[in-house]
Amino acid sequence: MEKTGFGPFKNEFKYEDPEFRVTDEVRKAFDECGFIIVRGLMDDVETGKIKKSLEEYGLVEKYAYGVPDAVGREPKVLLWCYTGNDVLGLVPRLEKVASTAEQLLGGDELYHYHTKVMMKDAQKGGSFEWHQDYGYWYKNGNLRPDMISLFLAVDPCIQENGGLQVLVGSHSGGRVDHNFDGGQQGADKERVEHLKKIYPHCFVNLQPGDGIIFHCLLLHSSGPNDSAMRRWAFNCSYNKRSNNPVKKHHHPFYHKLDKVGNNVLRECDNYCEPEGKEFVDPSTDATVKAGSKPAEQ
Ligand SMILES: O=C(O)CCC(=O)C(=O)O
Repeated sequence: MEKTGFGPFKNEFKYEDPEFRVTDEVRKAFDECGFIIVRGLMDDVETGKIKKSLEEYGLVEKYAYGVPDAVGREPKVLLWCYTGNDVLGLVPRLEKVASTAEQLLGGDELYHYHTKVMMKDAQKGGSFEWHQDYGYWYKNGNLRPDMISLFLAVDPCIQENGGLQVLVGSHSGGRVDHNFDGGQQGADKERVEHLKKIYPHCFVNLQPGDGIIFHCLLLHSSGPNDSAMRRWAFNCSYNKRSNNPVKKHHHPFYHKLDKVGNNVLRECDNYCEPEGKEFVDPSTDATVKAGSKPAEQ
């Protein structure tokens, strides 16, 4: 990894195996911005395997559900809780993902909270409203915002096809109240408008294999996909062992994360192992209302 970050906020780094480390510079960039971008975190072989697992084994058709935005357009989500030994299960177990997330959050042990695939069909996919992941993870009984996610581009995720947007540094503003708007929980709109005046708004443009690792208090959103390009992304989330939730809900309590070396995904030929993953059914997922009517405008 390069020593000093590049990009407008100096928080972008290049993944260069095997030197990838969370240096003081990387940690400082994360602490200041609430996220870092790692260019080329997955190589073409790894990204190709993830894509193949999602495209050819029927998981999306069987388990994905739509989550209407405020105007009724639907991005789709595929969500599961436990990892496994297949390509999809290995991603959050890789050292370069899990240990990086762990170090960015201060070094305490993390466990896998869930993995999602976030999908926006060409010309149809809807938006995700401004929100913090902790806005609803708070309601799940996680007492502290000791949670973090990797959003990994499977397709190009750019402004044109509804890529991610963030308010840089907004994790430092603390937790904002969240309420349903359409089928999604969004952050209090008036508060977001105030926060937009003090934190820079940034479109995060990612190419396949690029990842953004972000703090659970970072305000983020994404627009509709009006383009001819599909936009799929892989999103693994972690919680600290010391932040084990105080109530049972649709995501797991602490269980040990079995990390694997960085070559394991590249060498894996197990493309799909749905058993044991526990795909979340939208009817039990308290953070969304899949298929619901959009809110009155
Ligand atoms: O996929 C997206 O555009 C947004 C994803 C997101 O906000 C989330 O998973 O929390």
